[in-house]
Amino acid sequence: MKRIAFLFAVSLGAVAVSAQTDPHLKLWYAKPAKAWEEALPLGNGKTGAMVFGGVKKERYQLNDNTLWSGFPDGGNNPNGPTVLPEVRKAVFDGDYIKAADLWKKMQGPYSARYLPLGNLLLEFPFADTLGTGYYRDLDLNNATATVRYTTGGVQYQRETFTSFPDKVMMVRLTANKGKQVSFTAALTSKLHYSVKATANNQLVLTGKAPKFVANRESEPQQVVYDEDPKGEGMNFVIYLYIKTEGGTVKQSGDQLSVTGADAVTIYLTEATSFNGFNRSPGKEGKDPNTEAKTNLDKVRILSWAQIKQRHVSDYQALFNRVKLNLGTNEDAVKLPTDDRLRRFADTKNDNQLQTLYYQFGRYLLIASSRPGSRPANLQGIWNDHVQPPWGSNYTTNINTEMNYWLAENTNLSECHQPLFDFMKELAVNGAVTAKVNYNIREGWVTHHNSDLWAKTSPPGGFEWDPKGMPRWSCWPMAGVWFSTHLWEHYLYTGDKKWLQSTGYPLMKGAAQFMLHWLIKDKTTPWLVTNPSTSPENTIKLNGKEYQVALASTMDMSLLRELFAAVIKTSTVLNTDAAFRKQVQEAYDQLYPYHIGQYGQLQEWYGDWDDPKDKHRHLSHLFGLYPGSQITVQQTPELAAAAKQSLIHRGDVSTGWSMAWKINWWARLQDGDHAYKILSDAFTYIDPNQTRETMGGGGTYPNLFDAHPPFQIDGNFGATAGITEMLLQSHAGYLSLLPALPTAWAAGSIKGIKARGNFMVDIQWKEGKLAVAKIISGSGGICRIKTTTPVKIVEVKANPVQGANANPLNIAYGKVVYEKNPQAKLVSIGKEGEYMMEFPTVKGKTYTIVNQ
Ligand code: FUC
Repeated sequence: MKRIAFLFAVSLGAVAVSAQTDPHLKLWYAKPAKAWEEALPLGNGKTGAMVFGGVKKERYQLNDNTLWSGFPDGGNNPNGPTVLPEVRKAVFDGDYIKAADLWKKMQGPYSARYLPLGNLLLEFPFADTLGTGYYRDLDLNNATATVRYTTGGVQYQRETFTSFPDKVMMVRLTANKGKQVSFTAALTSKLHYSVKATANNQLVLTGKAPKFVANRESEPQQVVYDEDPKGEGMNFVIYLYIKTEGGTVKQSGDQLSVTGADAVTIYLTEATSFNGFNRSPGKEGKDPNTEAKTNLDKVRILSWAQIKQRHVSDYQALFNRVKLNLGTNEDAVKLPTDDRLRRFADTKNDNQLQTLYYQFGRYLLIASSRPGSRPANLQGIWNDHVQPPWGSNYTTNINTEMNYWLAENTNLSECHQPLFDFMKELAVNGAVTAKVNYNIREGWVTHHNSDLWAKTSPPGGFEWDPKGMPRWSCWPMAGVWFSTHLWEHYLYTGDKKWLQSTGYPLMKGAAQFMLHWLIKDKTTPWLVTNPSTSPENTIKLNGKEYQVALASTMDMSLLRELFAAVIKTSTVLNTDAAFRKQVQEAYDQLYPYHIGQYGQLQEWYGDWDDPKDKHRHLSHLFGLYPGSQITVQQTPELAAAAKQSLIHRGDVSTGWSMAWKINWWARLQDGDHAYKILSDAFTYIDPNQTRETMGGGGTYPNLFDAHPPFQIDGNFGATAGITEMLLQSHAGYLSLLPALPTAWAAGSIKGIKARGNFMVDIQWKEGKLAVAKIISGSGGICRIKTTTPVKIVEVKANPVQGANANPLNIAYGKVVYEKNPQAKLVSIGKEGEYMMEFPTVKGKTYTIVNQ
């Protein structure tokens, strides 16, 4: 008996680090995962693991986010400068078919593919039954996956996590009786590999990645290895070390087998030969053994409890910043997560499932994007396919950006960092693409998708490839979109130093390229992009379909957003006045928005929209979200037109498309419509039915977003959207509860961020604000908009800060209402809308209550 108490004390002791936990922040299941989309994801930004939770056989599917096919290959196309004038002429002549045909001569190869690393397989000497009391979960409170079951009268437990501070995956196996932990451990991979068991309780897998992996969609399915072991294609390794308490460990062939232990701890590290995005002379791949072995040697002397303590405190420092409470349905929380998801379709009554989904989105970003890691790709860092859908690459015409929509407003600014690091690489390669493909010698450009090697050239394959479509390939706008993230990061953090050293040079480069790319229209006085697409959609006119034309609304909106950011940044930094003037002049000449014959926001240069079009991309609404040019208050006609476009397209679509729609309806201040789409996004998708479609998205049993197939962007986009329903700050003020749906009558959110570097807590009751707290991170004026009259209490200090102390003021310098240093209420006229402004002091909290 004593023995039992001891064993459990060891594993519980490790859990004690997380004092305040929410018992409902768990994804849990009553059976092991069969399909991959039932397994539970762990990650530390680099190492990814999917935990299946089998009784007889446990599988951990492993990833390393630097393991890709291929090698650095810019894929630039020197045909470009000759062909571009011909494409432009065809567009100006109205021959859009010829323009698209010509564009194909400007394409280059596809991106590399993100690859699965391998598997850790544990096999136990049990019958393959569930046992009793089977339970597995992913606890979002401490980023740990646990499996528990009783078989043969013994209760077994396995806990697993991936540590960011210690760069290791850890598994701990315990039982409630002594000497009961026995299993064999093996490492495998879907790529070329071999495994060696060594005397010191170690397994080492050595593998080689293919130099080429074809499109999943293409025939024949091709995976090509370089037969020369030193040739192209990455090398990778996995190191595993087993530490037992009691019992024995033996080598058996290329496996390790443990017999009769009281408890076992497994340490796993991995590495690839990736040595940076570019290959310069003397910079070949590195030896992955050095990294994996060093990481293992550092931690093998530490105990499970020590490593877990560091893991949990590192994770909680990020995760615990935000708390959401939308109420709890007691019947629903008693059900396993997959059953809850199925039930939601009928009842729609499970607000806590929405809270869980929200916090899962934040969890996934912490797990897939940490300082120093690569940015989250189409599947974050989790992929089990050698030919993953769309290469699991960086698709930059929505997906990569959507991955980061939640980074700032859900208070995970640090997790945005990998995107900025990636942009620095894109700017290097993109300057070469600008020169080779377009003969543009200033700035940088990047196209529709990218990869580990920061590929910037237009993809789509060569002229003769029927799959390469100009409707997605002909899109040199990704650098522009990414650059808007730099300005947003500054608005949320107020970090001027960073803006100067990192943000501004990148956004300036993106703008420089575009000043050369823009061209005077032939029939209007405006500056246009030519050629131009509206990502992946086509123009249908008089029975014909066109891919390429000029000045799509998305292009022009992206440029407006970037140019505005460059103008503001150079003003904030008091630099580059001449360049600012040049950008301002171009800004003033950009082809404007048009409202079309159906009252819709025109997607194209002409009034060519089809009101029956249900295409998943609605890129022409960029200005409404994530951009900030279209707002209900400041540009009501454009907002109404955007709403008309949304109504035409309908609600149901792919996962990411629905996530975008949640954000748009939130910006239109229609909380019930946003909520309706959020509910649609909870449609249960059965992972056993292989469906890859361009519509009908939803959620898999493990709460991964289903395009389908799995794509992580929908998780991130929906989490951003929920935040946007509760707080907005894009129009020069903080709007509290701008799109609160009827279904969330009472609740609270704590620790989200607003532009101006304000941290915000809001509590509401009966659909109305009860109390809000605003913590000022940078000082300066704070403006808030509410739907009920409010007052500030507990304002402890009142020195009026210099107006320029707060980025919000600089961003939207126009103060349209009376300035009031005593924090008086200023109505802005429209019934039910109240605007107030007050000076804040850095670090102070301001409490706002109903009047
Ligand atoms: C774009 C989208 C698809 C998918 C792919 C990864 O091509 O149109 O829906 O998300 O990216």
